[in-house]
Amino acid sequence: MGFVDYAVEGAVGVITINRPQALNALNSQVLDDLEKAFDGVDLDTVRCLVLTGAGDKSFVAGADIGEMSTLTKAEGEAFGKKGNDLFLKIESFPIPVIAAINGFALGGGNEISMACDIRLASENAVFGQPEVGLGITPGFGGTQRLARLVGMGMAKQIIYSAKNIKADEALRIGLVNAVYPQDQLLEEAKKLAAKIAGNAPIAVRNCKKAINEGYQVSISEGAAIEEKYFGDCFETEDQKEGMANFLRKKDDPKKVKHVAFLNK
Ligand code: CO8
Repeated sequence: MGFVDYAVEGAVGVITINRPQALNALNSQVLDDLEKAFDGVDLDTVRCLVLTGAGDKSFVAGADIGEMSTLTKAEGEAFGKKGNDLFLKIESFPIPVIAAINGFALGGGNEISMACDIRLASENAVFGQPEVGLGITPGFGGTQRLARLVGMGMAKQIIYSAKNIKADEALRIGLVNAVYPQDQLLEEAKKLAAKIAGNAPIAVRNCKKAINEGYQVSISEGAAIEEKYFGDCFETEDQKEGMANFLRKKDDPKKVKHVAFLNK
């Protein structure tokens, strides 16, 4: 579909931003195609997503500078909203999304990765928020999510200086969870996605909601959110079968069987 490819392998979906001639920069069309790709995910069968970029040089080299160069104030705000709406959709997407960052993750590229649940990077990945060098602020969530991920001081340094950092530094400050050689990144991301997809889907979804919603509020409000999603897991087939299997194992290790979680 246009600038975005989508493939399903078992219970894992792989969304690839495919505009390598512009280092996968996000123009309006790419944002629209991404939205369609997420809307098209069959949530009955796919339980985890991987988001990556085409080619071996760039994940996403930012929002499209050519498209942005002539925007008015109102158009700039609208373009920011278009990106923010999509990235909020990714952040709150029912199933986990793993960013496999295979090269440049600059501006909107770093921002889309931060809307994902987990970030894995290749050794050649480069991260940064170059916006102030272009006369704008980060506009697809960078001023909000970077500080939440790496702390206020480090986020301000990265954003104010517009200085890029390499994968090892991104790992050190907690911007990414792991770094792999370029040729292993996608396989590692799919492996992690398959591991997540093999767990009880209602529980995984509820964990995502509890963590995301709880992160915005006080610890006591967060505890109440957790109780709601914890309770919601009970009486599901997945909870009954998951726990019954554990008890069977204790009773007689030979009775251990693969738990086929049902998503209900
Ligand atoms: N937008 C448009 N085209 C791009 C972009 C981009 N962000 N990045 C790269 N390209 C294009 C280049 O123009 C070039 O095209 P062409 O071959 O037609 O000349 C092609 O991709 C290859 O790029 P380079 O030749 O520059 O490749 P290099 O290896 O020499 O350099 C870099 C790679 C360092 C990544 C370099 O391309 C670069 O600096 N790109 C821009 C990075 C950047 O500044 N990104 C941030 C953009 S701002 C942003 O993301 C704000 C998000 C919020 C927006 C809110 C709106 C209101």
